[in-house]
Amino acid sequence: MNKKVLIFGVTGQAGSYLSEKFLREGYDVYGVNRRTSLPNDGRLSIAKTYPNFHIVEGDITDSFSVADLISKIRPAYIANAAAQSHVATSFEQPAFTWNANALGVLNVLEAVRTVDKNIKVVQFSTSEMFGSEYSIRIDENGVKTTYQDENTPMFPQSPYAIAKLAGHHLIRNYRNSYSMNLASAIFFNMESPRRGEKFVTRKITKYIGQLMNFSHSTPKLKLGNIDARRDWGHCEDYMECIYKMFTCGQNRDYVISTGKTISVRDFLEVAFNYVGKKWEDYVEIDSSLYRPSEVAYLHGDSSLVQRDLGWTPKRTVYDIVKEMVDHDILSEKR
Ligand code: G4F
Repeated sequence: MNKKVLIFGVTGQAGSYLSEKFLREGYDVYGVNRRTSLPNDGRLSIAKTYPNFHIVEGDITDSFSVADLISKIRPAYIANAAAQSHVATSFEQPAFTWNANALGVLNVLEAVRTVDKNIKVVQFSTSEMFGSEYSIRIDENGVKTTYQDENTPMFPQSPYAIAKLAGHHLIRNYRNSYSMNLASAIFFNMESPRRGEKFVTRKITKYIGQLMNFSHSTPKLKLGNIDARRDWGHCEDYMECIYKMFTCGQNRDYVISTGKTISVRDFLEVAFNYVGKKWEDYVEIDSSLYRPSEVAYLHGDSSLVQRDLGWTPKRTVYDIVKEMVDHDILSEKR
């Protein structure tokens, strides 16, 4: 059996956790890394201890490089975690975002279609595609829930999400048109100590790490819209789900989420409480950090994947806060 996996976006938090999962399961993992002048493989220290982990150079926006990698490696599975993933940045660099997030998907699909249509591809889609849309459910006691699942309409609010939606539709279109083995995972926000420092959760926990080590010299933490609500799950839990998506023998799109939503303000409350401090004493709202258009509410319903693949998230947002704060207090000490 072919046990080769090719991962685009291997240096990100999702790519690194997914590599480790496949390596533990005995796969040969090929991680695609863009050439950079400075090293960017900090999250791969565990993966690199496995002899069956290989870094290959390439760029998802370069169709020749993508086709070359796929035809040389001939993987059984391809995970596309490569993206310009910062929503605010997409308003400043929309064309770069489009090339990575939409054209990149097309490059993978065209290469797979011509090299070997049996290769299974899982695309990393996003809850940002829902934008301002949600579904409504009212239970027998009259309690109303608003949520997003696989049937919720999509009305994206940023160049990031619009490009991701193009990629999402390409997956569906190529699956239907050419009977290819393609699926999309619609991820709600995923966090961990490996989260990039520009995302709000890590920005907060990193700040707390600095505060607890150098309280006298830490300026205020500047944030934008703290009333936005997100469904925050642990990236490693979500990669367990992706492994199941690859190995289940079906090609279906799934929402991957915890089903619990809290605001950035609540996140601040939990994180600062954990270290015995009041967030109001340290946070300053900076209107320049507001986005031109914002997704106010994300609350995923992942019942379908839980039922079909028997996956459930292990960690809550409260577990995640503790893990990230503990990690950042320790790493700032060094
Ligand atoms: O941490 P964020 O930047 O994540 P966002 O925009 O929700 O996107 C993340 O999750 C998506 C899945 O739902 C992914 F597709 C995407 O790639 C990324 O991983 O912002 C979360 C919320 C936003 O509402 C933002 O406006 O926090 C708000 N926020 C408030 N102050 C801030 C800040 N976000 C950032 N990054 N920095 C701030 O200072």
